[in-house]
Amino acid sequence: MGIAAMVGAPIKRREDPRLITGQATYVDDIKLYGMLHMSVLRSPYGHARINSINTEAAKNHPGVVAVYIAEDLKGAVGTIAVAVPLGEITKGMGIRTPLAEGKVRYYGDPVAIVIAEDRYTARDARDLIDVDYEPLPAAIDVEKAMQPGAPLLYEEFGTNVALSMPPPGEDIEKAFEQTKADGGIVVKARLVNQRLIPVAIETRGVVAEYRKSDKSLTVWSSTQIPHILRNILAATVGLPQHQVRVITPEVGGGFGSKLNVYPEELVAAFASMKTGHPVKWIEERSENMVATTHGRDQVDYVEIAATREGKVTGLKIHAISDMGAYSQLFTDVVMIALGFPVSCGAYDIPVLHLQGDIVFTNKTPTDAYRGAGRPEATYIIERAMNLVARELGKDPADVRRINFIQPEQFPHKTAAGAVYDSGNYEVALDKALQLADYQSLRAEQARRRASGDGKLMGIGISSYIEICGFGPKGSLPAGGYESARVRVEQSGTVLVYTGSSPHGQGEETTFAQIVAEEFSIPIENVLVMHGDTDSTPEGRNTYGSRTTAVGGPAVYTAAQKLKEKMKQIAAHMLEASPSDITLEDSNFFVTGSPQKAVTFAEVAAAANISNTLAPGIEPGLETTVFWEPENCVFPFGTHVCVVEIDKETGEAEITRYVAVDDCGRQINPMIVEGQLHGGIAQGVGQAMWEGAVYGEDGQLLTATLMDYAMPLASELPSFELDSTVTPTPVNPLGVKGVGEAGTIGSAPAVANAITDALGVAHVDMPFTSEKLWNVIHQA
Ligand code: MCN
Repeated sequence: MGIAAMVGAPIKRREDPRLITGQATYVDDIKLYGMLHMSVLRSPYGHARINSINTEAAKNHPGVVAVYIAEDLKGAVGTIAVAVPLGEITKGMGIRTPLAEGKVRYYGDPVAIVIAEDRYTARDARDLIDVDYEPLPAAIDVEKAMQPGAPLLYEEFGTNVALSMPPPGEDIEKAFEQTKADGGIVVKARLVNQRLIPVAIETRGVVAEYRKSDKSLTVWSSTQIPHILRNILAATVGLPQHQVRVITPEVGGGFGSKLNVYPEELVAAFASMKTGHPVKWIEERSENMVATTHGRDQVDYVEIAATREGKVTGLKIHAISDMGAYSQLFTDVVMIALGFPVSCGAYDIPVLHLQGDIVFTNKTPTDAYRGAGRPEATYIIERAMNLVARELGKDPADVRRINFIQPEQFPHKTAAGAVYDSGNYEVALDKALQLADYQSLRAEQARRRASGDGKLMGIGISSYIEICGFGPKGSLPAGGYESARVRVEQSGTVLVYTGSSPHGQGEETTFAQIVAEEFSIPIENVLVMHGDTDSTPEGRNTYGSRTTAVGGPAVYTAAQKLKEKMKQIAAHMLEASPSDITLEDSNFFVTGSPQKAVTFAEVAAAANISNTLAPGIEPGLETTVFWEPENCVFPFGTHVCVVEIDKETGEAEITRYVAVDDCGRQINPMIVEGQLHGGIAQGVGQAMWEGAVYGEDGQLLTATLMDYAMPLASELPSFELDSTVTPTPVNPLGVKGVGEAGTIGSAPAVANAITDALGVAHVDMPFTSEKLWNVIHQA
């Protein structure tokens, strides 16, 4: 493969050998001299008053070094960070201390920590802490929690509702009335986007080491956000930023659940500062199910109006976000800031009304989970498009087609306020339908229905769009730029330090592809480093499918800058003008005369040794770039799902899954496919099996992997993937994100297939056999 074709090459991920041969270092592999271990006592109640805590017996247990409760942290550790406080949260509602004070508000709420010589002693001593709880009624159902008289998590506020957006005004009602007057339709539905538990393979973990000698705090954490953690940690434990260093070793999956600053990171740091020893905490699996943020949990009321031809004339959404017991970093903005902007989906919808409530309940806090807000928004619009098709007796593909925003309309400002960068939605739909052989599928369905087949066949389409690449000013509270430092060593080896923090996505490979292509050198000569706040420039890290679209251009721009400088140096060496120099196949030469060349390594050596540089040329080859885009990017695609439901058992099987996705220019198509595989599996998991279930008292009934049904590879079909390529004008690489696209597009495709098979307007996820059997047998 030629060096120049690096971008777009489906090369294998260079991070995989160490991952699949057990050579990688995770937080639990960190072992430091004198290290102590932490265990966290958590609330066994959904809601209870803490009358007293007696830690004497635990403190006296052999091997125990310290036991801390909320009182001990006062004045030493601040509250858990909320990135953008909204509504009552600005007044303190939902703001948590790292250890519960006065009250526990969910099953799993941390109450005390034990620091001991080993993990098992810490765990045993935890049982010796005596907490006098007074159980309280719990607010579990989000809609009931909004009603007067519901048990209150924060009594002083007199409500569980942190923010309520105003109900619909005249515009949308007029649009609906007019549509009806013109003979059109209005369809309504209540959709539940159930609560999910992220379940990364590696649970969370932290090692904190405070050195009294230089007052420095080093924290190894299984986090997606080393710089954000460093900055917040420093502010919360009262150290200057430069005295705190965060290192992310290998991270075994995050999916948004490690995009937070958690109580355990703060209390481990506090314990290390107090005891003078390094402190390690590794989350247990059952602990992970309650202590790490959950995702989704939204109840949505949708009303959509359309002409008899199927052209949508208005859309009204009332969405209620269940935040759980506290606001974590992004809990309060997931629905409003990430979901609402894509409420119109891929469609040109003239009038939109968005109403939202964000509500506290006695459950684990929710926050970002792969897609964060966008799967919920996509589910609403994609289910709504099917409801329109059903009401009008039209093919769901046709209804989508006549509503699509057209290619010439980009950049396109939607009624939700977002400005879509580029798109060609119909081409992706057509390609997916062709790949699925849609007409034949519909014909087969008609045949099987007529013959009274024992299985109900359903076909579902989802034409999603997403917003990602969070980077423009104002899109993140502390700036959404990304950074890159590129250094060319004397040998010609290139070191790339990125402010992003990939944790499974593969940027060690794709960023190296970008640099190898720019420098026209073998990829083996490029190393990509990330995840250590002391060696990488200030970054905003990895989430919201931003790393390639924001971090990629930072790397690219830095490489470009150095390339220009290297051309100047080469020109001097070749006694030519810099504008005449070409770089190809690791050689700089005068354009048109490749025989007279200096190699990339020779120029690197000249720059670093400096003795032969022309006057005025600064020695060395190193540069740092901070790159900030002007807009987010909007990937899109169409997914087609085919299901069969056994009439006798209600069991649903996905028999085919076709997806055509467009993430702009692809850096590495093999990685893009891998991301789509994982993403689709997670969306299908939500549709078919997953769901966190709470008892009325606030107990999590699905707190182990025996009760919480994760998708199994054996239950998934082979995914049939293809793509279209519509570059974005937002960044110089033309790339959009792909890390969440599969999750966003897939759940609605499955839901549309299931309802199509059953011939009903709507069934809530997950599509368990029992639920589907009841629908079939009550019909
Ligand atoms: N890519 C590409 N060409 C493009 C777009 C992306 O080759 N046009 C490549 C990238 O260079 C990168 C991968 O695809 O190797 C994903 O890139 P991107 O879409 O930029 O997403 P991020 O790297 O920002 O990853 C975040 C995203 C999110 S938000 C979640 S959640 C998620 C996901 O990635 N969590 C993951 N994928 C995951 N994959 C793994 N293994 N583990 C997780 O926790």
